[in-house]
Parts: sequence; C-alpha cells; structure tokens
Amino acid sequence: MPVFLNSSDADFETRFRDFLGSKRESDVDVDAAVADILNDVQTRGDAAVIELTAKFDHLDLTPDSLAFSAAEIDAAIETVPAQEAAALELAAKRIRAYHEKQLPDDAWWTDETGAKLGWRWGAVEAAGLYVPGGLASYPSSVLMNAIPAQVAGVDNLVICAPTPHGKVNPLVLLAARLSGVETVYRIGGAQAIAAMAFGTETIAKVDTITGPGNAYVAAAKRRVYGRVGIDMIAGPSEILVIADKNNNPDWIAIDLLSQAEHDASAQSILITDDADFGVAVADAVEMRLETLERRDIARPSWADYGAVITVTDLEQAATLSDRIAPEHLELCVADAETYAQKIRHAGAIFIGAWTPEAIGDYVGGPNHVLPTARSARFASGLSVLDFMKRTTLSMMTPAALSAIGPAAKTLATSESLEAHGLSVGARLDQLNEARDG
Ligand code: HSO
Ligand code: ZN
Repeated sequence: MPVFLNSSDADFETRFRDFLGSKRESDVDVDAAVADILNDVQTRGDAAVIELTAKFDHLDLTPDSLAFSAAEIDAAIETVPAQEAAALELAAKRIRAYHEKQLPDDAWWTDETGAKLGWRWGAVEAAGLYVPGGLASYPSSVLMNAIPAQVAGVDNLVICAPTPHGKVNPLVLLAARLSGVETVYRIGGAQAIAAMAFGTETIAKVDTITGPGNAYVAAAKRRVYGRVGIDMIAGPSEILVIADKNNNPDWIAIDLLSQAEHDASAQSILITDDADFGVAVADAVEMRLETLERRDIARPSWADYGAVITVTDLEQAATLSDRIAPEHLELCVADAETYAQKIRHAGAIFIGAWTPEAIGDYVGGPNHVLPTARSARFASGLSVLDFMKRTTLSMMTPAALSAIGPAAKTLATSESLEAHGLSVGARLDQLNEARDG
C-alpha cells in the first residue's frame, strides 16, 4: 500500500517529514572491489580489461575486437525495424534541436577603467559515455547523453556498452550512429570506467564520463572524479503529479506507473486537492497493476514508496512539491502554464494534461538525465554545458592598471604575498615614472 497523507491531519508535518527522509536505496558496498578493478586496469591496461570482460560478461575479446567494427555496426543496424528506426530518428532530431538552443554565448566587454573582460566557452576534447547492459540498456539514453556532447563540440566521443555473452541491442548501435558516435567498446562495469579514465593501449583516455550504471559503475565514477569530469550519480527514477479532480484517474495512474516500472526503488507521488480523486487514482493504479508487463517491478515501487497526498489547496501542493524537489513533475491543473511559475525545485516540469512525462523520456526534446533524490534543489539535468567549460579573459590597459592595480598591491601586502605585490607594483612604478617624466 502506498502512504496516504492529508495535510489537514494533526500529525501531517511529522509524517511528511518522515516520508521525505525515508531512504530508498540500500547502498551495497562495492567500493573495495571497485578500487581493485581500477588499479588493475590502470596498471595492466588492455590485458586487465579483457580478463575482466571474460570474467563478468562471459565474452572473449582481443585488443582488436574491443570495439565494434563499422561492418558489425552496419549489420546490427540493418536488423532494426523501420518503424523503430524512424522513431529513434525523430527523437534524435528533436533532442538535437533542443540542445542546440542551450549553446552558451561568449562575452567580451570594456569596463569603465578601459579593461577588457569576458569569457569564452569551449568543449572538452574527449568524452566517454557509459551505456548499461541488460534491462536498463535504453537507446533513448544513448541519444540523451551523446547528442549534448556532440552539440557542445566534443572532438572524440566514445561509448562503452557491455554485451554479456556477446548480446547487443541493435537500437543502441543505431542511437550511437545517429548521435555521431563511431567508436563503441563492448565493455562495461568498473573496468570500462577505468579504461576511459586512465586510458589503455587501445582505449584513449577521455576528459569527462557520463551515463547511468549499476552500483559498480557509480562507485567507479565517484573514484575517478577529479581525474575526469563526471555528470552525476543518478538514483532511481521519480515522478510527482499534481492533479486536480478534473483529470482522468486512469491517465494519472499510468503516468505514476511510468516511472514505477523503471525500478522497484522508483518513487511515484500524487498530490491532489480532492481526497476522492486521490482514492480513484489509487484504485486505477491497482487495476493497471493487474496486467502491467512490468508489474513485478512497478508493484513494489508503488507499495513501498508510492504516496497519495491530499492538500487543502493547490498553493500548498506547490509548496510540498518544492520540498520534495522531484526529478519529474507533472502539472495536471487548470492553467498549468501559469501554475508552473510557482515551482522552484524540479528537474523537469511537464505542463498540462497533454504532456505525459514519457514524452520527455523520448521525443519532447529536453534531456531525460535528471537530478534525483531531491538534488533538484541544487542540480540540473544533463545539458551541453556538462561537456563544456568556460575560460575567463582579462586584458588591462595602462590606464586600467593604474586605476585598479594599487588595490591589488594593497591586498597582496595584507596577504603577505610579496611577489604578487611586486608584479603589480613594478608596472605601476613604470607608469608613474612615465607620467612624472
Ligand atoms: N525516465 C527515465 C529515463 C528513461 N525512460 C529511459 C525511458 N527510457 C529516467 O529519467
Ligand atoms: Zn522513463
């Protein structure tokens, strides 16, 4: 049973706080094993990657077969049914168009002293994208990671995707091709993260690594962070729907289930201003769960982490939603576009009853790699900026240096950094001499 909360109940605040604080992930401690794997790949390169792939993925590779050949990719892509290929192409096109709008502007201006100041954006040179194997091998996630990197202008983009027993998802290879990625290594786990972070004889090291993965991949990303950039450590998916009674309960139920079916630890929450509507949605969820293909995943998610919260008005709904800071927020209320302005903390907002979250997972355009576990309070979804960095620019003139240099000299003296003061002072002295003749 999901929890039912009502903001009019005397103990609501305590129960809501407990709900907010409840932990969904049991951290399995894999860190020691991951440290050994990273070390092994760093010291033995290809040989370690090949041995670990044989051990964990039951796949025998050689340095030459670590990556798919172009012919292998072509052959796999041929097998993709036309309808799926067309859908993936539409998704790629829309995701690209959206992310092109994110490209940031450079700046370069002259201030009141005559100093020129600004910044310039540039892409990282090489990025590695991790694509998990098994159940979570989503072609849509390949697009969501690779396209922003490509739009940012990354020169070398590679994918690591484990293929246990050699089994590959052809749609993953098609998604790679549509995103402009030519190099796909059939390796996974911590060994793949290590190979991309340290480089091997065959695999060139990258500057930043993105993409979801299991506990081993997450632990490996944490450990290589600093040597390379990483995107984020994503937790199980979440959806919060704010809905008034003028909605079809069944639509809301399947929206809630759309995230519940990702993971038994996923979380789906309904906030409504009508208690009867909340019950109708909960009933509709139970109906759907009877036949849903992934009910073995969605049912425990809904039972253990699901919630139906009844509030006195929609103003309160927005306040509670901000305290939850959900990954995905659907607004199924009157004048949802205006209502959306009340929301401060959410990874992605889906406005109005015609915008199911699943549209955003595939074809809307915005990225579906989003902050989970309440991190939308301070973090954003994946964007082209994750593959770019900013270099600041300054250019003094003699007049500008005369105007602001003395303050720098003073601060250098107060920090007891003599050479700092001297390097500014020497120039100021020369300017003073020239002026005084
Ligand atoms: N909703 C997931 C992403 C996804 N959905 C991939 C379908 N495929 C996490 O935001
Ligand atoms: Zn999804």
